Amino acid sequence: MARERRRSAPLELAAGSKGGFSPTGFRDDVVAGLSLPQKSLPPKYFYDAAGSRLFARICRLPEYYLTRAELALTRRHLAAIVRFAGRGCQLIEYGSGEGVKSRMLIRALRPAVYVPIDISEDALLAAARSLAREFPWLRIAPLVGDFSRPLDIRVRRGTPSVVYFPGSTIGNLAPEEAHAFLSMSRGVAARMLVGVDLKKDPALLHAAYNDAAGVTAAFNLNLLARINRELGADFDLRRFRHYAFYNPAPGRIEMHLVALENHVVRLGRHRWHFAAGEAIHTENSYKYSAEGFRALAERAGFARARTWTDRRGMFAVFGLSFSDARRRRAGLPPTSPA
Ligand code: AVJ
Repeated sequence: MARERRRSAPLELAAGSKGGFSPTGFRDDVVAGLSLPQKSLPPKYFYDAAGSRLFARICRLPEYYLTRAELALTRRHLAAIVRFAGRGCQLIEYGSGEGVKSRMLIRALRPAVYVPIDISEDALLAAARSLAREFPWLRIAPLVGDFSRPLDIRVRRGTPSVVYFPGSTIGNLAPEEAHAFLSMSRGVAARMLVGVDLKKDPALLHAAYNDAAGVTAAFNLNLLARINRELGADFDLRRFRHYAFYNPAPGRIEMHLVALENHVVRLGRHRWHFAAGEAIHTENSYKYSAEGFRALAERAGFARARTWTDRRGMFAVFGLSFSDARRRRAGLPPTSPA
């Protein structure tokens, strides 16, 4: 009986809930990226079904400390994080919320509504279904989209919204883009919880993106396999090598796929020549100091940044708030209940 009721949770995507996300964009983005003088591909396309499975394996790798550090700090500071966000809020999460961390937060926060936003519809609906089973009381309103453009979220009046952006996904944005994303988010929520990977010994950063088991390499190369599968290109994966390194001046991990020999790749009527040693830039993963990130958030209009970190100082979650006084000055409606 309980099972019946749980199954009835409304989990279909609501009309217009695709967040302006267009599937045809993939081909255009690939063609545009490979036609640039510095060939590059957007990292959001890593996450097809195979890529999402590989990423889940990355999160369990001994070298990939990020996931464990964020989980540990969320557990450690849960009471303070919940006090900051406020029980009964509308929780808007970028990411499908399938992780232990999101469950921990949902259990403690008891949000009135939970809006998971993810680029992968399959991952989103699967995660939403399992959350509905675990939390039968939870209203879930999944949304397909990414964080590259403002989302059309129908914010419930009178219920404060909190944007939760865990996993250091914000690290995929350059600091100026992260600034724009944070400024844009002020229109959706007066509070944000943002997970950010911190600057540290480059050897640890390097290892996290060059795991001994080769899972990160497989994740990176899967992007080419996906282009072959979905767009009919003829990438020969044996002719490319995963190459990731920490670049300390901009403070980022860069991931590339480097051609091992001179050759040509075809996609429809397009042909791209690869010289031996030429790279496709596939991802940037920016790392911040706690002060550096707080300064960025303040420039984006947020005040009173709170910082929570794990014991080893590897990772941080920032609690950013935007006061109603500031919202009024910016011409935005108040989000907190009177
Ligand atoms: C999901 C963007 C946070 O940058 O660490 C993991 C993606 N890339 N290993 C990261 C990723 C290679 C990850 N983010």
